[in-house]
Amino acid sequence: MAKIIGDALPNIPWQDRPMGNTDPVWRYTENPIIDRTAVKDANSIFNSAVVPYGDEFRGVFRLDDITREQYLVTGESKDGIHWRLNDEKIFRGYDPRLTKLDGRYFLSWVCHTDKGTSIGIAATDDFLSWDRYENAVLPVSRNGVLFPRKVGGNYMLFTRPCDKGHTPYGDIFLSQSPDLTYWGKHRFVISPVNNWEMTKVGAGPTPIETDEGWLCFYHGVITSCNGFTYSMGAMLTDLNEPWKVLHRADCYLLSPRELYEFVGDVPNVVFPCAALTDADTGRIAIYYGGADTVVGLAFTTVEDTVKFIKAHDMCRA
Ligand code: BMA
Repeated sequence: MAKIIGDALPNIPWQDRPMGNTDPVWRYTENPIIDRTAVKDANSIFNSAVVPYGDEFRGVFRLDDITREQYLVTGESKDGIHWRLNDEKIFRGYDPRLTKLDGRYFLSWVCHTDKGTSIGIAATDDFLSWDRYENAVLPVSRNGVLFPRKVGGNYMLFTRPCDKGHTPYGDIFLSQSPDLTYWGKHRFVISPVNNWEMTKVGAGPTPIETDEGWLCFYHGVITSCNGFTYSMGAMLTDLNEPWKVLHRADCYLLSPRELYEFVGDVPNVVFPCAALTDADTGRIAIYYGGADTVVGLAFTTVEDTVKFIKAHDMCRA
């Protein structure tokens, strides 16, 4: 039985799998959990990062305002489901990810530079003040996701080099750093392979350490006559060399099905940026953006996900 290596989180948001449901991931019945009404003058609140914080939860949320500028704001929750968002904008940019690393909370996100997007990195202890690091990569890149611990003496960061527009290609790479400032030893991780992700892939939530490898959820994009559709896939990578893929599902685990995923500012998008885990029960709660408009929550377990990946494994010999 696959096990999460990490802390217990007895208060993880959770709903049991609905009777008769055989999907690898199931949605919270009260989705969406956050919409534009959470902050005054918001156009949309969607791709979001969430971490446990004491007995509560803290988050960083993508908020597009009514000028359609993209910002990050913080939020607080006692149960991971009901959130109070702050209207103070902490950074410009989008697609935040959070991880606890060396006792601090590290944020990575898509930040803007004159020459295109880069990956911003900042650390906080209290979600009030932030220590900003150098941008991690040369523009243009998106989907910068830090691992929750050093591996082989280095910090690890997934990236996704891209262009300045809506990028009709994209592979996941990994960069390494001894100090979160100088990044090198770049490694290729994955390219799109199957139809559901034929256009591009990008890292999702902070990788989850398990006894079977790093469980990495990611997004993949298919191009249809109506444009892009974003779905969520999953893979397991080597614990010591996390760029080496051990198992990878050849199909998606979550794809637009509900109205709030089909209809919004960008239709047909599920975009996962965070996952909470409970090592005691193996429960996983995934936060994702719906149609670039609202925040959704979905559930699975490490056992169900690892079984599903292996049953649909494109790495099988
Ligand atoms: C990506 C990012 C995400 C967004 C997705 C779908 O390139 O901009 O923030 O959710 O496109 O529009």
